Amino acid sequence: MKLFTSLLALSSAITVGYAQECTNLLVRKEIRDLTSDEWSYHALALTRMNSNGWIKWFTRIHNENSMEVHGNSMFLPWHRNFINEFEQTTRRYYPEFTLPYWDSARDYSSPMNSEVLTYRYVGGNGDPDNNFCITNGPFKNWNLTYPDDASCLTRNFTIEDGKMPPWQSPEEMTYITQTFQTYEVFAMVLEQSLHASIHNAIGGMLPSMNSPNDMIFYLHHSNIDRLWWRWQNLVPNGSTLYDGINYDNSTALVTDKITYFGNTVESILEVGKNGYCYTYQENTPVQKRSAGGSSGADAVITNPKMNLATALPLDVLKKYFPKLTADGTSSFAVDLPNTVSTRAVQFAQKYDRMVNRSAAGALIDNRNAKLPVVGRTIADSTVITANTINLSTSPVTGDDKLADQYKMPYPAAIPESQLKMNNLNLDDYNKYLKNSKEFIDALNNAGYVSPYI
Ligand SMILES: [Cu+2]
Repeated sequence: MKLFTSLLALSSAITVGYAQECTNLLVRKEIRDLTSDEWSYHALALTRMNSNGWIKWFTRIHNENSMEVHGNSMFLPWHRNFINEFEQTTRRYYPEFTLPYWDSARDYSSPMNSEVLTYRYVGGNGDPDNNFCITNGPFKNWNLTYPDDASCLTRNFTIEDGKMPPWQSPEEMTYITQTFQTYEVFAMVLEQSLHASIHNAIGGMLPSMNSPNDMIFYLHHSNIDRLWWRWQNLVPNGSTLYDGINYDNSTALVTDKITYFGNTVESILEVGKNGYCYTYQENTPVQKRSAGGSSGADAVITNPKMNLATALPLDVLKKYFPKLTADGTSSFAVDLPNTVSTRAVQFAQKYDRMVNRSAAGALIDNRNAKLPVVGRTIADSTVITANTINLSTSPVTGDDKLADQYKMPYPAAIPESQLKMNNLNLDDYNKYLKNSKEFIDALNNAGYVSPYI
């Protein structure tokens, strides 16, 4: 099977015009869903990739082709091809290796609390007194050899007021997936939003074109690829859609050859075919994001204020989450991981008490609208609720002062220099940022509380 899988990978380069189904799909999981043994194995595999010179090779390919594959339609296909090659190459040394993804949006409100950025996973920030070399985690002793020999893996987190500024939320990525219907616009917004935010926030090598030196690159691009895959599964014929322009301003076509690799765009559009033999696993059922804190996670998915379909007025829902107002919407429409923050659990518990008091008649009406658990997960719960409740009724109201403490923050803006290096258009970016703020205001004004704050 191992041999067969690598043969499939090789054959992808010569496949043209027809789809070759995969016989076996790798399942890419969220990094926190790997067991510690699985993660150790993966970390060893990555370390071997570095000592064998492959990290250098992949970083050089990324750097040398950077102008052609960022800020235009080629961005998503090229990076899909790139990380698939990386995954297949790693499997030659470690046959069980499957690229994990980092669902970074779930860490959006306080990135520094993300367990992923600790010694347990990819390691933390660099040391300013030692050229920003990272100081912990499985990659801390790496000797990197591109572009300069004998360098360490560097990170320089963006920090303001002692913490990393927020980035895009799962709600925002869900909005983006549901709302932008053409490939050109969806791909551009995806690149400008979460993609750019993570590169910028981590700093060190990640905002440069030598970013594949840092393992975060592969985990992050696996996530970006996953978001594209979700969109492709949601939009009608999504796996055939491709338009926009190329780096040289020519019209982007499915028959275009992917820069450097030479496959056609068409041959890589559909995941599960032509040597792209993987799929993405959904996040596991409800768990709290931070350790400690009391139990009660179930309260969150049953709390109407934490459910898009019940917290938002119909016009807001129609504007930002049109798929939740449609019949038979799928879980591809919602990218809300089944993880809740300890803070959100606290909110749910306070809210529960408030609802209980209301049942005793002390508070005004409409607060007894506690939902039954309608799905096993947050995504299911939201989708099923949207399909079963009467959306034209008023949303649930609650204690506005309480909800005020749980407002969603805006994502931090990307510096202009960073946008330029990535060929991102400043006007388009500012338009995106304005939309993003309006979106967050709309959710906050409706009293919606994010389970991931
Ligand atoms: Cu890139």
